[in-house]
Amino acid sequence: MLTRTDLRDRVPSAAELRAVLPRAEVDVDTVLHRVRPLVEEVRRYGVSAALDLTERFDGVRPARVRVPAQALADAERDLEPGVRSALVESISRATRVHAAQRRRDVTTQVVPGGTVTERWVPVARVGLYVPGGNAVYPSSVVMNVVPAQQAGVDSLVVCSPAQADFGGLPHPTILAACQLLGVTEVWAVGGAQAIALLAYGGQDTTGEDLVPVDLVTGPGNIYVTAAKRELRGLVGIDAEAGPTEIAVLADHTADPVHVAADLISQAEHDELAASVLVTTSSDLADAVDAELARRVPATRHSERVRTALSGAQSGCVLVADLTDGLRVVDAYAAEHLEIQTEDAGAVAARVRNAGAVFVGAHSPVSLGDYCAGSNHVLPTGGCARHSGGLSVQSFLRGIHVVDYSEQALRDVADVVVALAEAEDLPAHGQAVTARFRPESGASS
Ligand code: HSO
Ligand code: ZN
Repeated sequence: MLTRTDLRDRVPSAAELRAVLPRAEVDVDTVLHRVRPLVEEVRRYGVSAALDLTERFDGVRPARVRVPAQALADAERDLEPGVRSALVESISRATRVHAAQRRRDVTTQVVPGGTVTERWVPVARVGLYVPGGNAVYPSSVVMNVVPAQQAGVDSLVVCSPAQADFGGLPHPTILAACQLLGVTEVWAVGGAQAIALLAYGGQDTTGEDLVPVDLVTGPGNIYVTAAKRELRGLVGIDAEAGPTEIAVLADHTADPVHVAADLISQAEHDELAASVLVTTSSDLADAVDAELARRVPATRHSERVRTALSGAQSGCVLVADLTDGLRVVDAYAAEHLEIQTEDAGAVAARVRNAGAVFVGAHSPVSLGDYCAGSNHVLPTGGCARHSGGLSVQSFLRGIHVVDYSEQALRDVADVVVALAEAEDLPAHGQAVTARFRPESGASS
């Protein structure tokens, strides 16, 4: 079922590998010309333009965009108890992990009387986009809101599309997740118009102000991504989320049932999802294929899974040993990487590029998707080579605070002057010397 690439004779260089290893491409630029006028409409006409677009694309025109507090409370009350307690557990684990990972301010005494402090300051106001439509993921609400809260963001707004089936409100499970997380500001707006409204702000039909945000996070379809690309700079945006990916690095000790089940678990997201097995064992590759052939027809979204697994973005790579396997997975830089080998912890410690690493037989990706405590908003499309996933850090800015005494400045004045002269910016040097040698004409 998985197309095989045999690299047992030779593993190409990282650059060559990137060309060999297939990957789904989503070309956001192709829709930019359609998204630009929508963004412009919302910039000019605010909420009324957003409502026109909601009516056009979502087939419903809510009377107001801001979701009333009662609707949030109702959604939580009506939530199925099993889902409620699962969400509570997921929130609790994610909160523990993210709270512990908030960076502390660091003050360095550079010289006596001279300090530089790195102060981690939360972004003031954050907008979180939550898709509606086919993929309703309350778990993604948790994964975006928890790190923002732990960073100390005090103004957080969630946007999710108005649903005709739910009286113009966002999906009730999304509302319930917001309520459980203590998010009180939710707007029923989706698509590119939601991102534009987050960036420009507006006034609701009720007169309530929708205050523009400083940063937008959260996944979305290609139009949402295009709007984020268009508005980047005016607002901060998180990484662009592409189709989900799982790579499994496995040897002869891996259980083919686990490997197959995990490959299917991410393929279930999307026809463009990528499931890649990298293994030293052709016996394991055969056994995984057999297990896939057994499981795929029986899985709920079997057509989607079959398309994803047989797509060019998925496959099986045979390697001579785990060192070569690590070269392959590092070049691929998967969003999710499972290590299912002997001594998995030691192998995992050698990984350089992955959004998140899942170690051994009992740490499947779907655990991380919901309740390991880790974040599931991770870099896709090879971006794990240069970026990490969403974290408390994503909502903080490190501000360097410089505090030098008169003597400490005097002691380093020559250094400033020398570098200022080297750059032909003498006024930079004079800004220091003016404090110690009053220039002619200046009072002494
Ligand atoms: N695997 C997805 C996240 C997700 N899974 C949400 C289930 N729900 C991207 O990391
Ligand atoms: Zn998932």
